[in-house]
Amino acid sequence: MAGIDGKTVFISGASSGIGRACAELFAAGGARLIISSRSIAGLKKVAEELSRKHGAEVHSLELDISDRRAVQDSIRSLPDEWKAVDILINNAGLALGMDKLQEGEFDDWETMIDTNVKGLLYLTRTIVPGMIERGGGQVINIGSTAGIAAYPRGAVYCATKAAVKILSDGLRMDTVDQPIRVSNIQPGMVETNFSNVRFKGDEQKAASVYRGIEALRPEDIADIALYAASVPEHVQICEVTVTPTNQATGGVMYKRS
Ligand code: 8X3
Repeated sequence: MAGIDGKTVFISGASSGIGRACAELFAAGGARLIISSRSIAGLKKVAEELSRKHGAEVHSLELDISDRRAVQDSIRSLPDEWKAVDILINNAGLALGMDKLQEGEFDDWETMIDTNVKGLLYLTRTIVPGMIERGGGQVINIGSTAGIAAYPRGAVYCATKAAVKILSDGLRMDTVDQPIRVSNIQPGMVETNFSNVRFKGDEQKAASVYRGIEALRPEDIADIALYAASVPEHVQICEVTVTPTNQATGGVMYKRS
């Protein structure tokens, strides 16, 4: 397997959850990390821990990926030794609210679309040309089972993750003549602060999502990202769908009279 040792890996949304777990695993494998998040305090904690535990080189970037100008400026002004990103992990994303579409909150929609779709696009558009110039690279998108089939009261979140799937497929096509690999990892239920964010701090509602189910752990997804990054260069892991053993997706609904 190709190694990740010494590679420079950019991880968005790295202060918690799947992004944080990817940071940990890639650091343990000897990667150099650029970690981004809106919360610099969270990033500093992660950076300190990874340096202490793994001797990792970590560059922290306070960044709202939904701000196009901020993405362009902050990537452009990375210190020289951090400019050559080998692997981009587009992890940052969120769900907000669980409303019927016809009753949804416009602000929630804007935030999800701006982050999950436009933010991913801004980072990809800004970082991938450098990979091509340098002769290789990889984009690992964190999609979702929600992008394969809608579920009730989740239409807009599901649509953003469907966009991640299609954007992954499209980028794979547009870089087919380049040494660029594109992966889309589509997890089902992962126990992170995802539901806390979705339910805006209502801990009871958030906890009820995982009640009685052994959900995936962020490390389970990081393992897959690491695998996708570690296979030989001629191997491209296009798509991985992963759920807890007791979850099945893709349901059909009926209203019977
Ligand atoms: C998260 C998957 O099913 O909890 O992207 O919405 S789900």
